[in-house]
Formats: sequence, structure tokens, C-alpha cells
Amino acid sequence: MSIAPLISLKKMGDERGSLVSLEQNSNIPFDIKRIYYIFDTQSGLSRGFHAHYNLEQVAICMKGSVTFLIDDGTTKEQVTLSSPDVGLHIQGLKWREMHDFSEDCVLMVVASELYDESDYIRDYAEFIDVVERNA
Ligand code: T46
Repeated sequence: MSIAPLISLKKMGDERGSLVSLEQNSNIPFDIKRIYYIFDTQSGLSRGFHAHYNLEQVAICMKGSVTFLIDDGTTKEQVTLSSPDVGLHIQGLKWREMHDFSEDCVLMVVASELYDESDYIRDYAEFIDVVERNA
């Protein structure tokens, strides 16, 4: 079982193209409070390097590609997103890094909470500490 499972987002398609609908508590498994997106990325520059105390997210690569590293303090998983009909579900205490952005990448993230800098753990040693205290 994956520590950050992929969600398959049903694609409605016909000869005009494709359409994906995101619905809270349906294919997005929580109440949606915020959506943000990352673009103008550069291939050599990584992002992330933090965990959250209390945030659930689904990341969807709308264009291009990006590789996520997800780490729960014990297990590390790497997954490349490159399709707008696949979501990466990240919940609980998970360190995340984003690497190898393609230059055309547009990464959209659907989140369960409003932005709150105090929810971030930006130091890896502190992350491991929190994981151990929660074990
Ligand atoms: C995550 C990964 C996948 C805001 O003001 N509001 C927001 O909603 C967000 C997400 C960020 N910001 C500000 C905070 C920083 O000054 O935008 C700046 C860049 O944010 P950050 O360095 O946290 O971006 P990433 O790409 O490292 O991480 C982001 C999310 O912050 C994070 O929750 O899980 O994407």
C-alpha cells in the first residue's frame, strides 16, 4: 500500500476533447478550501522540502511533468505525475519534495485548509522528531 496513493480522475471525453470534474468529498476526498498552482518551473530547480501538521492535498499535473518524493519518516516513495487525469493524494505527516519539473509544467494542488505558514515543518530533523512523537 502506497504512502501517497494515486487517484484516477474519471475523464469525460468525446471528439471535442476531454473534461475532468473535481468534486469535494467525491473524487477529492475532503472539503476543498484552497486551490493553488505552480508554473514557470525550471528543470534544475526543486521545490517543497517540508511536511504539514494538518493538511490534506491532491496534486494534479495539468501539463508537463514533475517527480514527487514522499517520505513518511520510514518509507520513501517517488512518483512522476504527467497526466491531468491522475491525482496524488498526500495526507498525514509526509515530507514532500518536488524534482525534475519540466519547463512547461503546470501543477495544480487542491487543499483541505487555507494557507497557514505555522502548519509547515520545514526542517527535516524536526519532521523526524514529530513523526517519532506521533508514533
Ligand atoms: C506543498 C507543495 C506541494 C501562499 O501565500 N499561499 C499558498 O497557498 C501557498 C501554497 C504558498 N504561499 C506562499 C508561501 C511562499 O512565500 O508562496 C510562496 C511559495 O510557497 P512554498 O515555498 O511553500 O511552495 P512549494 O512549491 O515549496 O510548496 C507548495 C506548498 O506550499 C506545499 O503546501 O505541499 O507545494
